Amino acid sequence: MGCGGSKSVEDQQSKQVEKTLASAQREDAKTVKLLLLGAGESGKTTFLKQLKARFSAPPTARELSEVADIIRGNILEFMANLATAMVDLELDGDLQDELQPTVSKLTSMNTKDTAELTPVFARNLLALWLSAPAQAVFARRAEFQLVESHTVFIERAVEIADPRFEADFQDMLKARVKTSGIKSENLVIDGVNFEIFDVGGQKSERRKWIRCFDNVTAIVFFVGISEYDQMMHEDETTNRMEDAIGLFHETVTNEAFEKTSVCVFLNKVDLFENKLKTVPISSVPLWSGDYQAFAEKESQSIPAPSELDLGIGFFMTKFQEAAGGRSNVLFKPSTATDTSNILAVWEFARRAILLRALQANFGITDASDFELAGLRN
Ligand SMILES: Nc1nc2c(ncn2[C@@H]2O[C@H](COP(=O)(O)OP(=O)(O)OP(=O)(O)O)[C@@H](O)[C@H]2O)c(=O)[nH]1
Ligand SMILES: [Mg+2]
Repeated sequence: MGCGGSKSVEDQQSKQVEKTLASAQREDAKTVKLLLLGAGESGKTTFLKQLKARFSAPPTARELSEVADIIRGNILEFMANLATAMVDLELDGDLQDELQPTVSKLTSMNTKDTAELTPVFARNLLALWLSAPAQAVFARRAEFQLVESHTVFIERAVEIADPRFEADFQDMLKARVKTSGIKSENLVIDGVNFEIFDVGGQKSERRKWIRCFDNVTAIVFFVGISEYDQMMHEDETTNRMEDAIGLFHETVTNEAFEKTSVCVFLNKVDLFENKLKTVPISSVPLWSGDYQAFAEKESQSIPAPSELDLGIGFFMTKFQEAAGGRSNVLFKPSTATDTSNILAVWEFARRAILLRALQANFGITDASDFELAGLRN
């Protein structure tokens, strides 16, 4: 009796455990695990900031208050790199005498000390930036390191140096802090739980990625498409695009991602479009031969594609070739700093990701069957 009684308690307990496990598994199935991967500076964190602001909450006053100092650091770093390159490229000889002290200060300063960006120094920086030698150095920016999207901050240096400056969300999107380690964010998007992982993309960070490789529903792989003429920050002998193509190949052919759907965001299209005007892809020795052959073939189609479409098509082909035989990679051009653009791109990717998850897990092909599959709460 006692024995039977205890068995029934055990039964009840084990049923409870099973129930809990089943419910945990269901909960797990309802969560889409999404990895944001890609090389450093490609736009992963910027995209996550956009998703958080849209689907969770806008940045808090406290978060925004930290942005002002980040931007001041970004300005000092940009101008210090430019000044150092000016000296290295021996273009400082053409500089007006009154701008020389600014170059000297920039080449010896600690750019992390943002108190150095006083309104007076900001005025000097702006004068230096607008000078012909500085613009000549900027035109040769592929030869050194510069976060080229930060020109927008240099133009506003005086306003930003003012202690009363308050950053807004647009400023926050453009500010840059390199990610170290793995950050995750849970967002409910149209009734579906997304667990999103944002990793650091620089070489030293990549060995940490493996920690989040289990049970991944989808990857969004970010490519800085405007970086086709730039060298890596952490390895100045390797072209950034070449590195991204190799990294993409390594990632999508990893057996952990056999069933994972893959989207590629060809990001920084705004900078890409601008750069094409002064740095044709055919002028970069690494791409020149392949690009000319590609452009010749494509320009026979009617109507003839624009330079922008040709450029996007060319690099998309390079990533397709690196996809290790995967035919269903979704490619989308994007501008992560442009809220309406990136949210539209995301909406497209989100639908594709959910549809493929349904197809893979439940054999469902009709989007209206989402509820049946329990993917919506
Ligand atoms: N103009 C422009 N700037 C962009 C775009 N996407 C990102 N940026 C800027 O590029 C810089 C780098 O972006 P992040 O989002 O920090 O890049 P990341 O991929 O997270 O880099 P890591 O953390 O080093 O891996 C930031 O200053 C962004 O504001 C874009 O589409 N257009
Ligand atoms: Mg980041």
